[in-house]
Amino acid sequence: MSDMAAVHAFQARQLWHDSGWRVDAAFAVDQHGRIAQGQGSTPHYLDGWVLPGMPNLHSHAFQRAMAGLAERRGPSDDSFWTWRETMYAFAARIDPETLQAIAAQLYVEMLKAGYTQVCEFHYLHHQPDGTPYAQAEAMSLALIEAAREAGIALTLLPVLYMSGGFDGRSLSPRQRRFGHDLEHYLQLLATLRTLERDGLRIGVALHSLRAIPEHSWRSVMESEALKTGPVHIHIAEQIGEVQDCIATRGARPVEWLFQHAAVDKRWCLVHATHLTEAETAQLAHSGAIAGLCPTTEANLGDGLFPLARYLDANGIIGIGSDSHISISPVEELRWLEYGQRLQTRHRNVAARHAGDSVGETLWRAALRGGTQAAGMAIGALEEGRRADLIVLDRDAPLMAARDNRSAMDSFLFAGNVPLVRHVMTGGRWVVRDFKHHDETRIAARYRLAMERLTSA
Ligand code: NGQ
Ligand code: ZN
Repeated sequence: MSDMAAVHAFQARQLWHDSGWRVDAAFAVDQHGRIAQGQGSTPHYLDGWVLPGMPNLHSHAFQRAMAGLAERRGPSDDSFWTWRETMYAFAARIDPETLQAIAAQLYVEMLKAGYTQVCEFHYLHHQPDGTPYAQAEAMSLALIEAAREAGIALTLLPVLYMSGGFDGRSLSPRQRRFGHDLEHYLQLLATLRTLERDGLRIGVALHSLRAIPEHSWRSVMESEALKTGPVHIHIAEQIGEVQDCIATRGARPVEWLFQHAAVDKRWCLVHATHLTEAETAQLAHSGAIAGLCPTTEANLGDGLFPLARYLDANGIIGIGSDSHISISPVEELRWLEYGQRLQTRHRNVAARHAGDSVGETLWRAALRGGTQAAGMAIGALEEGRRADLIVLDRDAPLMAARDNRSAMDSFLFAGNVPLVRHVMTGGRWVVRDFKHHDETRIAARYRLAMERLTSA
């Protein structure tokens, strides 16, 4: 009886399912915050479009605080690498308290935009001079705490960062706070893995091929700790790194990775922008995820991913907001499609078959890939998955004459005001009528942290 009472029943006017919208569909949420079978009491009616929340498969939380601060032309030709210098200078000023304040604000904004999970690719481990904090995992704990405060599911990916370039050179002074030897990294991982619980998963990240010396690669791959759970890596984002990889290792980055690792569905290759046809096919066939971050990739001048060819080979994609120049699954998916249209001078590129909706294709694909990258039971409103969902605003004028055939395309392509009205994570409403339950406090603390940061 008490079990039954703890089940909350819902009925949605439209409920998203992998195969499309279902009308007047019922579902329930159990006391563990998971989608359950069964009818509890009178169902609570959700009058709008109810969708699984989107996983955000790539985030560097601290970078949110510098969004918009690197858009002024510098003395020489601005590039990814000059942006990185600005980013390093900024990273040097972040401590655990500041990181928590920034991340909590960021995660609130993610929830309000429709992301209900985040993969945090976390490499700001030590004090600015590279000395570990008294509690070695202090920065990781700041992120975990921020996610708990906001109520977003977190896959924390502590990053292994050992060298400053493909040639295995040591870390630059500003990179020292990112660095570990393998032994200390595995210690950090072991400590963090004891904290895993519902809504908190620990995975692994290798910063990039540049950051793992060739002579260390084998021992990294053979570590027991890397044999389970998600493995994420930055790869082939910039032409310069493709050229460096060829020069030092005799192969392109994705090519080299496939020669030296058993890349499978646990892997997420973040960016994977510059691919040959053979690499595109190999990545697609591996079942790994291409972790695409279109707004950051545009902002940093990376290039465009070969989406059509990859989708035709049944490749898996997910999306991330990465540098957080923008925090919106709508914008990531929209720009993913628009980049392709601008490049190919065609329309409706992501939809590969006549009659398919671009919006539905993209939301469905990113849910699937993001779920895989997160290593969590999310991404669908099905029994046993976390009850992580968003409800679109039924009152928005844009949605007025939209039937189920056009709802997702209107949401993704025509929305300019936020359409995410309510958000539930782990069975709890965290956003109601566009407001997060703790947004005022979290924003006030963020402002103070930013003032400290910019006056230091
Ligand atoms: C990062 N960000 O780790 O934050 C990187 C820049 C690097 C992106 N690649 C630094 N978007 O790649 O070395
Ligand atoms: Zn990144």
